[in-house]
Amino acid sequence: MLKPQQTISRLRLSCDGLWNIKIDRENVGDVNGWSAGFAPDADVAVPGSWNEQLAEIGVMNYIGVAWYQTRVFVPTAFEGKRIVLRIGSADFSARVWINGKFLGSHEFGFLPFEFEVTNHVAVGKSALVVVRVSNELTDDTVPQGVTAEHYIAENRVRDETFPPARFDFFPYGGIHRSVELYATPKEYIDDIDVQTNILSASDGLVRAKIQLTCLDGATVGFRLEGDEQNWTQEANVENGVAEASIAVNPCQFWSCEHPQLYLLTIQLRRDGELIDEYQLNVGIREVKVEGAKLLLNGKPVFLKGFGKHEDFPVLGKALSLPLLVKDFGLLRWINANSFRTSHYPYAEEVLDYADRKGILIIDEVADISRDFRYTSPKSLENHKAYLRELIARDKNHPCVIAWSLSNEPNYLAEQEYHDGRGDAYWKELAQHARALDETRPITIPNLQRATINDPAFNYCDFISINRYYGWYENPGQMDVAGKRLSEELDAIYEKYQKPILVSEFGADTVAGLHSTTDQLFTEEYQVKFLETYCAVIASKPYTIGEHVWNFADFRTPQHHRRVVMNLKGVFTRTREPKRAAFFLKEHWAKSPVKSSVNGEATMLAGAFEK
Ligand code: BDP
Repeated sequence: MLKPQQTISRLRLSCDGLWNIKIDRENVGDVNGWSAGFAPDADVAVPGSWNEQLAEIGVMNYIGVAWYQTRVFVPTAFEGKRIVLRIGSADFSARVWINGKFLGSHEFGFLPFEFEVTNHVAVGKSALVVVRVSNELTDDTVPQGVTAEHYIAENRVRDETFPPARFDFFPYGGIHRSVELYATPKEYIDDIDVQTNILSASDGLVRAKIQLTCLDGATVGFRLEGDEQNWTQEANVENGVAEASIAVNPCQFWSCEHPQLYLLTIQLRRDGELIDEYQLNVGIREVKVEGAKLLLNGKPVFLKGFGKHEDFPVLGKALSLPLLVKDFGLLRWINANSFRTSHYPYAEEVLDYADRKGILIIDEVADISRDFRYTSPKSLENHKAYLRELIARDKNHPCVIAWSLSNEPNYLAEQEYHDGRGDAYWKELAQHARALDETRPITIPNLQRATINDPAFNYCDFISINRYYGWYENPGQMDVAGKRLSEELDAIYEKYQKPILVSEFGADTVAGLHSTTDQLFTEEYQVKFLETYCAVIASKPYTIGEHVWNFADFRTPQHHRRVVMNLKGVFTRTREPKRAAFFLKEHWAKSPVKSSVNGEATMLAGAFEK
């Protein structure tokens, strides 16, 4: 799915701003005809989560339906064009109307969706946009939901959170990313699929496949612009497709140290006349897993970074560009080279920025703590559809180096996972992922309770493990924790012979709390925890990275083990560094030299672009 863009043939109109909201506690909006407009309860900023923004009207912990509306003036410049309404994300599902006309629904959170509205709006007039948003989740959704009834049926009152959630981050509701009305020509460039290869030390290849809505008789021009040189090609449209293979020499490959981007301009023409134009940044690079290594452009790379969250006071899960710039500045400051979009796809603006800054991304499906007692064929179908939408959105980003299909399945250690159902599930999902994108490795972060016999491991190109020895287990005893981590890493490698990323490890830390002895929640203990893990990881030739949990403190549902937030951040929620930030900055400044599996020392790539 192409992001809206302003070019010679395309126009964009932002619908962000202050909208109206009406909370629908009794779910009566449909019968009361709110889709045609309603008397609002309050104003609400889009993008934004309703929770903290409108806490004073009683929606801080609200799980349910809310109706949004705004009026958009459709400019006369849109005359004669195809007009589309696009919503960057509405969490976790939405139904949309324009001028009272139902456009459709979207079931997945954290992903964009759009509807053509050409025939439902009049140019030179305003249009009423109404969106019914729900942050309810069920057994079949991605991620799965949990209710108080589940807790009671499972006799696990102690695990109850409020609001109920199957995951450890706040279930914010709202329209979290930008809404736009955009216009394209009637015949237009529908999709672009770019793949890149390295042919030699100075030769790169860009293969572009363009989907068009027009059939034969049209041509497509390709122009690839480098800093000093351009390459052009022309192709005929056949059955709505045009393809080009552009050899780039001399080629600057995209890397963390030098994130070179080439600008690809696609022009659709008929009889010499320009119909549509679209531009895309292309990074020429290759990612591979070979033996016990993760290779970027043929060189081993060691992932230094974090699991993150989209989370900030008042904003909730809304996209904020100042926060994006701040976070990438902190990643650079701390010498990180990567992060995982735990536990859902982040805004497209984040990936665009990572392309520019040379940050490597593990792009995660919003499937969290999947419980196989409630997993049905419908769940698998939804999970596959989610992955399809994610890959369609993010496939052209050079920063995306892997797909994470889920986080911590079997969180409750239900036996249904290990009786063959888990294996069959991942087998089918992994096949689906590879059919959609054969160029990127896949992984599924495991938690210890799923054991080292986690069936997910069979289908991963590299293994990811989330571990908390020294925190949830063996608290205060980092010597025991380090030993357990070391033994488990060896056991996993011995069994699977695949490289391992420690994709989560961390300790809750109250900024400003100190102790001379090993004491949970102190800044010193967080440093000791991270130091111990990093030393163990560095001693293993088959490890390919360390992602600390978490980049910053983040809000969670209410639970007796959380003080409003999960405090495992290396930065506070408002981005002040804890002591551990200075440890990591120094540790990551030394690009670690690790002994490789077959004995020779390897200097690992991945220092941040200077
Ligand atoms: C892991 C989860 C993560 C949690 C973390 C924790 O993947 O979402 O926030 O543990 O408990 O199990 O801090």
